[in-house]
Amino acid sequence: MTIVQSAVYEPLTEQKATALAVRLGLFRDGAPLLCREIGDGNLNLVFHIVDQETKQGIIIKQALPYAKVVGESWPLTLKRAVIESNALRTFASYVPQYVPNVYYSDESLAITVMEDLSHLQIARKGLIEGKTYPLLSRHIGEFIAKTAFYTSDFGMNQQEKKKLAQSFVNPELCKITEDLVFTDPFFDHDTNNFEDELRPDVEALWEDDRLRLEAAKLKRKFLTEADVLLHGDLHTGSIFASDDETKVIDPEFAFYGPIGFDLGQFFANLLLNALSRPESERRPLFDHIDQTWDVFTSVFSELWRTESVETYAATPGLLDEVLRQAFVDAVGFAGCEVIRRTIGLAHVADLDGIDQKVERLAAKRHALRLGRRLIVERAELAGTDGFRRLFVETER
Ligand code: SR1
Ligand code: MG
Repeated sequence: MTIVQSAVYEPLTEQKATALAVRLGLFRDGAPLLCREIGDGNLNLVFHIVDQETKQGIIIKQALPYAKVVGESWPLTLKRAVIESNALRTFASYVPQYVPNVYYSDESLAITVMEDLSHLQIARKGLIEGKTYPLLSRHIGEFIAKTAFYTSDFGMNQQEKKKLAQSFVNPELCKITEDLVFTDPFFDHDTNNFEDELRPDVEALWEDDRLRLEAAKLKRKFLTEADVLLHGDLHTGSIFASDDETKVIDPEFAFYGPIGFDLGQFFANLLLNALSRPESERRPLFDHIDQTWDVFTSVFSELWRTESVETYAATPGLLDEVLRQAFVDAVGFAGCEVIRRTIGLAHVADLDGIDQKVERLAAKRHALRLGRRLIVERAELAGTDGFRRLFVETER
């Protein structure tokens, strides 16, 4: 009798993940496999399965039908697993060196089976330990430039672009960002989470009409501008790194949005790490911001000049305007990300891990002042040096 297994969704266990890997033929027969669930993010299960003899491994990532960070009371679409595997494959067609290989994906099980990157470290963890990752910003600048250009109306057939954008419509995950990044931290909302001592600082933000107007403009951009395919959650926890390798993971928030968004999230998370360091150790973070922007602009500009499919691309001034607007938006998005990682639902270990309460609160107050200035003064920054200037000016 043949037993047909219908792939009905169920959360995997370590045993079931191992059985699945064997069924998919991803290991040689009889291999001694060890599986551990290692997911430490906000949303998913992550199984690491290793052949104990060859040390070869794979990762099986499975979406849960709710947000793990909150619990089953916050239901969340399983479709994000399809978005993630499709985004990884799309990015791989432009920058295979910066994303993990996808071996297999299954929509009904909401899984993506991919390359084991355990020889690398999550960049946030390494940065917290004081690592600097000399090539991180060169790689991320190139990753953003190429994925943005080739998925834009300047880098691909414009009819194909509309179809690609349709396949990345991602309303539920976008809503998380619309709420948690652009809305809740600017209002007295119950998802916010901050120390009682910060309440006067936070209430001052909530009463700041100028800030609220500028946050609203940035949210509108996020809601309405279908410019390029974005990773959508490009913080340092979505990046594996070593001194010479960088891999971008976790694009379940991918969608068509404003070109400055991924840049802004990456800048913000470098700033959040700088906020956790003594002054003498901050320089590599600011150098990374400079380098990301320099590499992004030079790679993007070269592609624009040599590979653009849009008649207007050669119009003097247009590229400069696209880059200028991308920078201004990135600064504003960075400000929103810095504020939400300080007082919103999902914090970062860079700030929460500061042992001494007095220092932690001081760093968080600094983050709020910095985030605010990035948002309201984003059009006046005039280059990445502006991040250093605002960082110093908001120190106390
Ligand atoms: C409910 S999800 C909270 C956060 O985790 C993800 O990594 C995104 O950054 C999201 O905003
Ligand atoms: Mg993630």
